[in-house]
Formats: sequence, structure tokens, C-alpha cells
Amino acid sequence: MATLKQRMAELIPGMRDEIRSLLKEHGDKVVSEVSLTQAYGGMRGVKAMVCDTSEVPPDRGLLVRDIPIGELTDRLPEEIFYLLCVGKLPTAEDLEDLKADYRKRAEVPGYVWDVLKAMPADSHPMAMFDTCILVMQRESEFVKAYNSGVKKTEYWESTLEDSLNLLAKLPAIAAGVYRIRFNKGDLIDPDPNLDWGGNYVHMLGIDDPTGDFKALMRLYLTLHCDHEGGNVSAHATHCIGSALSDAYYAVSGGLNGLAGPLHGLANQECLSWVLETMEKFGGKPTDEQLTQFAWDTLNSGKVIPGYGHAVLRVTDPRFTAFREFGLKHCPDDPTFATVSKVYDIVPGVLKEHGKAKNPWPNVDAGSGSLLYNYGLKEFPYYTVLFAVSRAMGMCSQLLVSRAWGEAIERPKSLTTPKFKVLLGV
Ligand code: HAX
Repeated sequence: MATLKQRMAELIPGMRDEIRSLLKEHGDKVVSEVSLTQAYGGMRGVKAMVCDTSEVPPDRGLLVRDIPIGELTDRLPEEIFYLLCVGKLPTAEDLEDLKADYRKRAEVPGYVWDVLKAMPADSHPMAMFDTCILVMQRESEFVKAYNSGVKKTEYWESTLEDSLNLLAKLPAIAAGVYRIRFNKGDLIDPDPNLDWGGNYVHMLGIDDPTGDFKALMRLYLTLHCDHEGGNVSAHATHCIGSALSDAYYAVSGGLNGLAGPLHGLANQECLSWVLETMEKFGGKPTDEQLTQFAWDTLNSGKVIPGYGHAVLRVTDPRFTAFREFGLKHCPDDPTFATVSKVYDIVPGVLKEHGKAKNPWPNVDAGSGSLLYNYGLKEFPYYTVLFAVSRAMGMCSQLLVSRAWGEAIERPKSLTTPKFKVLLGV
């Protein structure tokens, strides 16, 4: 941790100065206007938040600290967390340091397993995962620091401690959720020689003789790391954190938002939609069959999971990265082949349907078929993988906000009659 903390300590004073002088000189300037449609429409497009870790230009997709995600696909998730926090990729030495630090912090408190085992057998894996994070809140270093009266300018240091303690444990917790929820037998100890993503596969206990599943997991954890500040889970984490709730409260809360079907749960829904088509048509459907199935879904008032996006207006580069992985490693797998066919057909159907502003696939459209191919077949579990990764974005956003001392969130709401008065109607 020495180097990550050191690099952040070097960076933070300059960042604070920059923000302070920007606010001093330009604080009164208008950056966004809000229409009534936006107020009732999920605040879509309102520029009223700050996120310095990543950005999603609608025509390019995710940039992590200005680097397109497509250029980061061969990086380890550990490198991505460092990049999110510091704005630069780590040197080989910095990376080794962070990996060693994760190893030291990886042990999960025994009471977490007791809580997991006490949960009802049909609990959703996301509810189990989020509960584990929440139950560890008592470990918070931030709470101890806050209660002992540390200065506001130092809040980020104990937030970094909480973030690292939390992230280091997530693969073991997530794997534990899998093994307990799906009756896979005893928990598996981590392998100290493996990295964060590789260890996750090892602890899931799914055979990986070629190492390809570990490669997929590293890619998965890298691709889902962050997606700017306004999506439901990032915004929820940010909002909770702005009350100076610690990282355990904030990340657990944000992940509850990720568990919604319009957000991270879409990856489980997506695979089930693909499998449904295959079951209905006895394998990979024809173009006509799939077109009809897509229309039937839309006509029954449902969305086609994995397609559309609140911000993106092109094919998600994260979908493209998964697709390239699939084309390289399992082009003939029937589920992957069906996902490819869906990609050929569904954008045309959505365009003709005329509602979705973005007819193209998002990150969730293809990942499930790859997990399925490697033997991770329990798709209600898929959002947990997303959550392990997204916790990196949540923690880094929390750290950066705390480092420059962001204010508690408190936008103004109005009643419908008050809006009418405001508009003179
Ligand atoms: N299928 C059918 N209709 C769709 C659609 C889809 N895939 N995507 C959008 N629409 C519809 C919307 O439901 C909306 O209809 P109404 O006017 O009747 O409400 C209309 O098109 C306009 O929506 P939009 O402005 O294009 O999209 P939003 O910003 O409102 O919503 C969503 C973005 C991602 C929620 C939406 O595209 C959707 O529901 N997609 C399917 C679910 C999904 O894949 N979610 C995962 C997104 C990525 C993510 O966050 N992962 O975590």
C-alpha cells in the first residue's frame, strides 16, 4: 500500500488547489440547465455531479482516466484500481506492492460466513453479497479515524484503508456466496500465488485446466470497473458516502442499486433471454425465428435485456471486448453463437420499434454466454461478478471525493403543484 498511498498523497494537494481555484474563479457560471422532462425523467443528461475516475462519451464508451477501455483489456484488475485512484497505470513495482497488500488483507472474518449460512436458502446472491459487505461495517477504519477527530483533509487515508480491506476480501466473499448458495461444498482457501481475478476462479471451485476461465475473469473484472458517476450504483454510493458514511455502508448501498433489472441484473436476464430462444427453437434460432421472438418480447411490454443504454449511442466497447474474447476462445459454442446472432438481429428490430434511443448492445449482452461456456451456469449469480468489479469504481470515486472534500448531496425537489407554479401553468 505504501506506493498507492504515497502516489495519492502526492496527487491530492494539486487536485485540491485546482478545484479550489476553479470554483473561486468560475463558481457562478452555469454548466447545465434542467427541463421539466429531465426532472421527471431520471435527471437524464443533467450535468450536476463530478467524477474524475472515468467518463462515458456517448459515441465512444468508457474512458478510464481518459484511456479507452478497449486499450486496457490486457491489464489486470489490480492495475485498473490503481489507475482509477491515481490517474496513471502502476509500474511493475507498484503493481507487485498492491498485489502483496491485497494478499495481506484477504482474510474474511469468520462471522461473515456465519451470516451467509444463516440466510434463507433461496436468497438472491446479490442480497447475500451486499449483506456480507454491510456486516463488515464494524471493521471500518474511517469510523475509528472520524471518531478520534482526524482532520477532514485526512479522511481519504482511512477511506483508502477501508477500500483496500474491502476489495481484498471480495473475491473470497463472492466465491463463498456461490459455494454456499448453490451447495457446492466446502469453502476453498485462496491460493497465495494467484492474482485477484485468478484467485476468484480458484475459490469458485470451477475447473479451469486451460487457464482460459481465469483470463476471462480478469477481463470481466477489468471491463466492469467503473462507468462514470451518474449511473444508479455509482450515484447511490456517492450519495451515501457524501453523508460521510464509510465505504462498507456506501458500497453495500450502491450494490443494492446494481441489483436492479434495468442495471446490473440485466446480465442474468440477458442470458436467460438467450437460453429461452434456444430452448424454444431447439438450438441457435434462425433469423426469422429470432426476429419474431424479439418482437414478441417487445409486444408483451418487456425490454430486450442487454440492449439500449441511458448514455451510450454506439455498441458498447465492453461488449466488443467480450465478443472478441468469445470469437477467439469459443466461437462454436452454441450459446455464444446465439449471442452473435442476437447482435445481428436485435438492433434492426429495436430501430424499427422506434423507442430505444440506443438500439446497440451494452456490456451485459454477451458476458453471460462466456461464463456459461466455462461452467458458471447459475445465472442468478452473474451480477455478483459485476459487483466485485464495480466495487473498484465505487471505492475510487469515494476516495477521490473525500480527498477534495466534496459536500453532502442535497439537490432540491419540488412538488408537482410547485413545478406548475414555477412554470406559470
Ligand atoms: N428493449 C425495449 N425497449 C427499450 C430498450 C430495450 N432494450 N431500451 C430502451 N427501451 C425503451 C425504454 O423502455 C423507453 O420506453 P418508454 O418510453 O415506454 O418508457 C424508451 O425505449 C426510451 O428509453 P431510452 O431513453 O432509450 O433508455 P433509458 O435511458 O430510459 O433506459 C436502459 C436505459 C438501459 C434502462 C434501457 O435501455 C433498458 O431497459 N435496456 C434493457 C435492460 C438493460 O440492458 N440494462 C442494462 C444497461 C447497462 C447497465 O447499466 N448495466 O449495468
